[in-house]
Amino acid sequence: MKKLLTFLIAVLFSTSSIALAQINTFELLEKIKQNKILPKNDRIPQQTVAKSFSHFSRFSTFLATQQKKTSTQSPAILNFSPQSKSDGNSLYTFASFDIYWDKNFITPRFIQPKNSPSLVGSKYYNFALSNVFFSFIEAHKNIFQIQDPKQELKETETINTFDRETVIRYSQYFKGIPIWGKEILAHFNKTGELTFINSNIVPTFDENTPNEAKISRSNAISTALSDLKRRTFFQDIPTDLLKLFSEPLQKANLFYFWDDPKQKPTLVWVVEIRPNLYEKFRYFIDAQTGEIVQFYQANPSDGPTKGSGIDLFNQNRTLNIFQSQGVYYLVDASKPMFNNNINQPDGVIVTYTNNYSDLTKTSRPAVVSSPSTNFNDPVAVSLHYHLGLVYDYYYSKFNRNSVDGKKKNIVGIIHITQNGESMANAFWNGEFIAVGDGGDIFYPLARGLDVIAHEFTHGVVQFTVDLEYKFQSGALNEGFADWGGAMVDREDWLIGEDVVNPNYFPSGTMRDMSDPHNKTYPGDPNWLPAHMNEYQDLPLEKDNGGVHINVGIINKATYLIGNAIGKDKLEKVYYRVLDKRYLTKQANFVDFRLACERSAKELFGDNSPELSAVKNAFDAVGIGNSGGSSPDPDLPPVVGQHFILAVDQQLNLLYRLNEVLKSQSDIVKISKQPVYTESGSVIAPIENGVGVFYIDFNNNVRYIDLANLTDEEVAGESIYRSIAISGGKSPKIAATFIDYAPQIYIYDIAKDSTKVINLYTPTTSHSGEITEPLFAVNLSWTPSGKYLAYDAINVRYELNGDTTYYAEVNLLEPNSGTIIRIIPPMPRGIHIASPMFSQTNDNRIAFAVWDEFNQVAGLFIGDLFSGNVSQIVQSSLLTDQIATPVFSPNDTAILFQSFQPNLQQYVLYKIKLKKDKFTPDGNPYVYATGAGIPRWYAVGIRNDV
Ligand SMILES: [Ca+2]
Ligand SMILES: [Ca+2]
Ligand SMILES: [Zn+2]
Repeated sequence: MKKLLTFLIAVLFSTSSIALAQINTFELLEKIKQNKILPKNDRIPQQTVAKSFSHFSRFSTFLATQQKKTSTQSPAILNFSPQSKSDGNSLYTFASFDIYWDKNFITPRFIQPKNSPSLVGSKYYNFALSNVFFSFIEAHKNIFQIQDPKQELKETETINTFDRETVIRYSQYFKGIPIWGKEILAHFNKTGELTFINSNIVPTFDENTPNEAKISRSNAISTALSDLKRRTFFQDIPTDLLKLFSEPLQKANLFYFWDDPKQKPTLVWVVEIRPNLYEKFRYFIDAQTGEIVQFYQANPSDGPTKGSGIDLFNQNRTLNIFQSQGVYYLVDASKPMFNNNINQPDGVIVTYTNNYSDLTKTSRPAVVSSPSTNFNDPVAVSLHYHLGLVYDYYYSKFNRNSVDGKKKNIVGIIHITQNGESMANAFWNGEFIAVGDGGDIFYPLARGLDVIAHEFTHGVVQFTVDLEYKFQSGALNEGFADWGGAMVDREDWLIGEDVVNPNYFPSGTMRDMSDPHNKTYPGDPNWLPAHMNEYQDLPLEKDNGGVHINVGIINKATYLIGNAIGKDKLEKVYYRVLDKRYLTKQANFVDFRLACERSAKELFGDNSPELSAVKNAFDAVGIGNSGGSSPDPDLPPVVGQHFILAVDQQLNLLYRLNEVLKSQSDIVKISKQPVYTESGSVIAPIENGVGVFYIDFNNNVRYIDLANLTDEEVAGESIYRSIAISGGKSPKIAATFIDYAPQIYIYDIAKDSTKVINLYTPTTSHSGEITEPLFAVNLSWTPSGKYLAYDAINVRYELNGDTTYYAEVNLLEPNSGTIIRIIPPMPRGIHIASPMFSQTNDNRIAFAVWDEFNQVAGLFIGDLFSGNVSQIVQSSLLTDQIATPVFSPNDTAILFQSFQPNLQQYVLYKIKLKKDKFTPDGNPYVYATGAGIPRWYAVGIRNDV
């Protein structure tokens, strides 16, 4: 075989001393640096492009192949993270940890090591934990997009978990002002290693972001107050209860607020007001303009309705009570949290009554008392009994001592009216649990052990992961509360079955975690979504963004896990997430999945059925990296004889080669003209293999009929640099031109319509650093034609005045012109180019990497569904740059081009892929030498309608 190849090289692809003509993106980058290519000032006019494109319309009939299913999934960001090694040797390793990215800000939400127990190794043993943390952040500033970590991240909480590990919460700041909700949680094991990070941060702001308030604190508070007076009722809070509050009833502090990368960060006053005992409102007031940016009710509140009261269970309960001067009180001093001081009892459970009145300044909530040990108020008995059970649950299962884990008194209040009418709900207001007497719709809520456990668990959430009570983090807060309800009231998965009047709840329960639809249909108030495809995308004004609605999806996942592994194991997984702070305050559903996976993995092992149960449950409700339950299946490949197209390096002519090279007849010269070679996207075979377009050395497009081998000019203008043609019923052409503009043109052949898309950097730039794309080089359509991948050379104007250049790969959605980042920002000197989609799936994409400083090359396949990346070629095997990977028509192998400097030769290597079409099967081997710019196609059709 080797002998034959040598023969072929001698005959056809003979090496010579003439200048090499093929230039890949990395080489273009070098030319740019040496000022050898200057983008022209004159753009090619759009009319010229449109006129030139219109020549393609004559191909419209036979270009159209069968319609393919279009992917519905949005691409994930790949877990691709080159890491600078400090040992000075082969300086980069790739993908040493898994990162789940925030799609808006391209910052990490979850980082864990891939094949080792910790992110930072044991050599940091003797360092303070914060040094370990900052050494990691400093080394990966590009990943975090944080310029000055020590200034921008401040330690705000140190948490010791039940297993004696440490979590440090770092809040994000800009110029000394905290950024609302943005934080990093750093997790350390007992030996002080950083085991993983979960975070919710934004890139460092632009230097010019205002940092002084024009609006005063008192003005901000009055703005909030006057708005709030129109929305809810204000009441004076009884002095007895006021003592319970650890914070003032009104406060305002400066924060930055930044939730949307398309907007700028805003300096705001965050004003918190408790207008009454039930609610705590949070206002974000623009500190420059005084405008209300956002507001919401921030307490967990479980939906008040109106009515009047009825009976409880008719059961006799043993109660823990307290005697003082001949009177008995519903004060439970029997728990391990009790301070053992009968004169000043602390660490107790207390049941108050408000004596069927509104909670006003004149009302006197009193501890429920009795002249004897017998208590004859069934509501009080139920609440007191249930509060004790809930305390016991958390203490016996998790050694959690009260709601805050620090012996906080547990206070419940019954017999509360609102405007004189019985209150028909229960709530946790941040300090105590208030439990209404119900009405027509509800029985007294103290009747429901799960209701009391639900409210108590809101408190546990507040003192652990403190999930913000809006949108997905709010629905997670509700999800934990329902989990608490189903763990303490352990015999069923129903929530509120003991407190609802069945006339109003035909299913007999408020919520059913096993069936969030609750035997109703969409539109019914008792219907909740059970899967992400039923997710209700609601504004903040509607139930705080659907916290009591989308909880259905979380509840279903909770139920599925519990059903698979049992409640004993489920509670361990969930409580660990809370106690070990595996969620940030603004965590979303995917964060929750990752947190539960980590928790289950630590408890039960990497390959445990428990971990699989967690994954399966989240899959089943559609919570995954891409929001879909499973990746799109592969398209059937084009079936027919396979051929390879390649360009020889001496004359730059186009050849058609058989897959296996045995003799001279396996190689056929097919082009009349030399091929233009300053791009890897100059050869565009039609999906069904009937013909191929190529750009010739004059930058014209020509067409070769691959059956008859005729070669004719297509487009009348000598302007083309790159071209790619999609498959599908309505094929589109993407092209770039010799003006080196930061633009890609899309031409719809059937409609004869042309569209120009202006390229941009798909992230916010920060700290005054400016990057912009100069021009795109290689183009590759997904097999469905939904997205176009491209590599572009970009300029970066550094803060020190330098200008540097880099290559990166992005996706383009041609209908909207949106640029989508699929690879996170890379460190200086790491370049990514030559994107090429697989031929059977929109999710798999190959790309080449060049480490400029260390002269290391690599070839990878990324999976845009899972975010996983697979290294296809070990950089040590090749001595130089890798370019133009192409998949075989059935994705069983990849062909790519490299360059051997000592031989001054281009080489085409082949490497097989395993059945997953993702991991390499063996090492690359030489397919041909003296050739480059391969394409691989089959003559046939795709049976995929
Ligand atoms: Ca029950
Ligand atoms: Ca229940
Ligand atoms: Zn709730």
